[in-house]
Amino acid sequence: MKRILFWAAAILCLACQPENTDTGSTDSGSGGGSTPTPTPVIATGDVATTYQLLIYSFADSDGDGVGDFKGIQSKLDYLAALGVKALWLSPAHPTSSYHAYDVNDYYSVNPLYAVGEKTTAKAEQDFKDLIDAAHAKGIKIYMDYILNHSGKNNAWFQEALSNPSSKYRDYYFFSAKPSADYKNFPMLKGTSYQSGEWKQAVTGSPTVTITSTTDPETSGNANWDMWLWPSGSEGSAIKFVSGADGSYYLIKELNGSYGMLFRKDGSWDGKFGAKEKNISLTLDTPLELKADGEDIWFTGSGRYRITLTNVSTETLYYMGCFSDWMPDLNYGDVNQAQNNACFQDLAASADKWIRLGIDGLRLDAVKHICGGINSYNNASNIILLGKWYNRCNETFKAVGHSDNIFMVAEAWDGHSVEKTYYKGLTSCFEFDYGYKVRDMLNGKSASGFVDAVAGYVSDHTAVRSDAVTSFFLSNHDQDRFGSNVSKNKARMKQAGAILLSGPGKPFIYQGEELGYWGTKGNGDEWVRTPILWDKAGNECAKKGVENKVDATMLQPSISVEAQQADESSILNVYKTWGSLRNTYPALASGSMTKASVGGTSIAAWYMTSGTQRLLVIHNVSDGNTSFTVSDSMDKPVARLGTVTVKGNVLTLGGNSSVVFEQ
Ligand SMILES: [Ca+2]
Ligand SMILES: [Ca+2]
Repeated sequence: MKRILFWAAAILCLACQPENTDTGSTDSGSGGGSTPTPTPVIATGDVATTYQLLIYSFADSDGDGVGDFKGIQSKLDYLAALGVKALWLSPAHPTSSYHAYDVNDYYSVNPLYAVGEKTTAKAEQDFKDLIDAAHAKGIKIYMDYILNHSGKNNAWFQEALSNPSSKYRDYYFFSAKPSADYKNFPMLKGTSYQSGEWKQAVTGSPTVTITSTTDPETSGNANWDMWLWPSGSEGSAIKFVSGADGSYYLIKELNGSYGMLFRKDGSWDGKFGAKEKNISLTLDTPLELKADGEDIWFTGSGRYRITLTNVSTETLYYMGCFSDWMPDLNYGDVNQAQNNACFQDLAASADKWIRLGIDGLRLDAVKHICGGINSYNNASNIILLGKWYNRCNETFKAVGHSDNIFMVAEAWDGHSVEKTYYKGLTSCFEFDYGYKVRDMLNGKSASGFVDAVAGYVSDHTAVRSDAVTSFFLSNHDQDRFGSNVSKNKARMKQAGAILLSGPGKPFIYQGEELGYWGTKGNGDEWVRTPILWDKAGNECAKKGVENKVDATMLQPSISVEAQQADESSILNVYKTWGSLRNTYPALASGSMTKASVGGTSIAAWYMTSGTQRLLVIHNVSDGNTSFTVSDSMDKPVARLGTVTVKGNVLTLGGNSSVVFEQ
């Protein structure tokens, strides 16, 4: 009994709720009755625990169903209790999608994420308030930046489409014959043409004018038509007549309210509409159109002449490797990218946010920047990213920081490729790590785990001494870790304990701390589920994922409210081990070396920093195991599950873990 009290004391001293799944006896060994005195919570710099947060589905503070900056601000204490010292926010910019990876303006933030007046100005104020409030709690803010592509509705792309002489033409890859031309784009050097990654666009900006007439109706056969639909009815195409001066016209009797669009060659790829939504055409007033524009409205009664002028258009292709609504950005020759107008424009936008106070960036899809999805040039990407890092870091220093900007890249590949990106950047996500934790918890031998993880870190630091290895279990583009371990709570708990007791920089993905599951096969929204804050569902940003949630998961029992009240919850494991990490420098920023104890179900390692050394032991199987430990087991500082010490024999229950201070 005395020993059990000891454990309770040891865990309570970590300033967290005890993780109280222990059902067995505990014996700390000879003499281990003193409570360890934790060092003060440390500042952990770039290796600080980071939380990947989806702005749209994290916390909705104003009841419109979409997450917002004020919602995040109101949950900073929740995040701090997890030991989180940095937030990676999903893209904050205006967008045409819920997930926001198609940026329409890199210089502003999404008005949907504002509270009160839904304007970009208020959104920027709310964002600034969040940054300031986070900093006051020692939490850094990283923005998600997308260098590979903009959104199709970005003004850069729209101007490039409508104006052949626009400077923005060079911000993208435009070609009438990409199969032949792609070799002439310096940035695509070393890649091959992929037909599916080039999308067709008709460019130009014809003008439409509608006037009253008494002339007879036309029956045209030109290569332009007007797609017309009476309000509430199916539409039909009406062909234009070629005019003498290169214009086109048609004469039509109209009576009522109509919607209309204009098309070249009867193709929706050649669609022209209004520059903005809800534009009505009025008599005798020319309206300039734009490619892929919005529906136009007209109400009238009589016979009308509809005239298209300035119809010089081009049929062009543009590169959009992920989607036709994500046109790839073009930085020219990567060796000269710092002088490229598009690069400078994007960097100037990042400068704005660095000056506002952000601490770092997460860079999206970096493998595909120089090239597309199926053919890309890693070496060119690395050169470009090095220039991007240096450019942003200059600004970061110029605004008064003594340390370097933090930047982590998504170079989604195996370790052998991913590690090469450290030539350009200080941190990348180590995707192989999450797979290894998953496989180990699903029954594979734990024998190679420590060598692999320590190897990732040493490979990165071999490239550069300031390397930070970014570890995570799963992210918004993958099946949830919970699904990867068959929704097994013990495995989910231990995955958190493994992540938070190892080297590098741990990233917790929104909902992992609550045991969320979800697979992409049901749609990406199912792996991006909003946080259920209380049992009643208040502040749950379901509209942020267009209400596509798994109702069987999002039950009151999985809510933050329920898990905070339950000492055995997954949330409390994350809180306990997250705080532990920030209490021991050996965990927060130490180095990992293998500890040779136990059998193939044991992953054991030392974390060392200065004179502090911790022995971390995880039994990743679901059965009990006992083994001899020659190191001291006198000072346990954390436990998960069932842990028994008798002399020099340690017995761990299934998915049980323990940390001893040496
Ligand atoms: Ca909201
Ligand atoms: Ca690209």
